[in-house]
Amino acid sequence: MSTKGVLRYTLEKNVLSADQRIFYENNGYIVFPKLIPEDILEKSSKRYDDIVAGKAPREGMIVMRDVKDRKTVNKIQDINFDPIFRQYTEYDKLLDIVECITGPNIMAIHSMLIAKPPDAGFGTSVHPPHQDYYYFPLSPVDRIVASWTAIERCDNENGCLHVIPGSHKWEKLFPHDYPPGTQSNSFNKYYHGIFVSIFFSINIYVPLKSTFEDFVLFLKNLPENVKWINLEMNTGDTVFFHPLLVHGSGVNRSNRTRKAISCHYASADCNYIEGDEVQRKVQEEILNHLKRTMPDVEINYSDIWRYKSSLVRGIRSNL
Ligand SMILES: O=C(O)CCC(=O)C(=O)O
Repeated sequence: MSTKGVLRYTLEKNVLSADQRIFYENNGYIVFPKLIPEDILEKSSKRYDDIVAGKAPREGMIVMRDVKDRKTVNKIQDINFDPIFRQYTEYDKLLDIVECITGPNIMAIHSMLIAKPPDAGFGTSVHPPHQDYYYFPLSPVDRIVASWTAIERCDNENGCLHVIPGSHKWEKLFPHDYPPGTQSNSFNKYYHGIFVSIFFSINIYVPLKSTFEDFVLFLKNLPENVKWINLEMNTGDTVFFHPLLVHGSGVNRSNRTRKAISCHYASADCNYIEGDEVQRKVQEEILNHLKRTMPDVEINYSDIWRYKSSLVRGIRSNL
């Protein structure tokens, strides 16, 4: 079957089959079982533990802690310059698939190892429903993709990813925020979500802080049979997803930490953009934080992305 001219979210590359391309186009995500070898994941997991224990250099990486349980590290971010984590972010078979979405010049723009701890009873292990494009000052959106790989089995009990298939096709970036009425110290930093307090009931959703007209329009246009699905994955399984796909992850109700490694990639041909009103909310929060911690540094939002991005394939044509 020829797919020329029909598909817009994927590129002709002879890596994805026509069926795989159509699946991604329709659903905004696709899972590849056992894509990443276990030894890369084991080394990454150990590297994480070593950095947390102070046994390996932290370099420019950001170590994030649970907002309630401050002794618990739940994420190390900007791992794409580290020699061990790079075995994941630059893994050839993974980049072959990324290239079908970004094209040949590929930047790793945002990378992290997420260790969702058993919930300490505050629900802070939840990652509320969100769209990753909220954070990215880049265009065009369709040339950006996330990879997310389970380091160990991720299921409903330990807070696997859940997604609304096809939500990327709504082509709308919804307003995000911390849930209204919550204290600033009851949600993990920058874990903004689209949902209000009912987000635990994942079949109902309400965009947050839209204008009333926006909200009515949204409800009127709500596609029928919107549904959430859990992406239960085994070690090495990797999901690729579009930055407008609505997704999140649940509470970790198990007694073990759930680890995953993830990287966002963008075409190096993308452009930095100022971002719309929705995106400016998180931009301000991040810039204000930097102003407080590094008062002498003059920096704008796109500088942050320039600084934390690295070329992983092709040429650094623009970004
Ligand atoms: O791994 C998770 O729990 C969710 C990660 C996620 O959705 C994100 O960081 O954007």
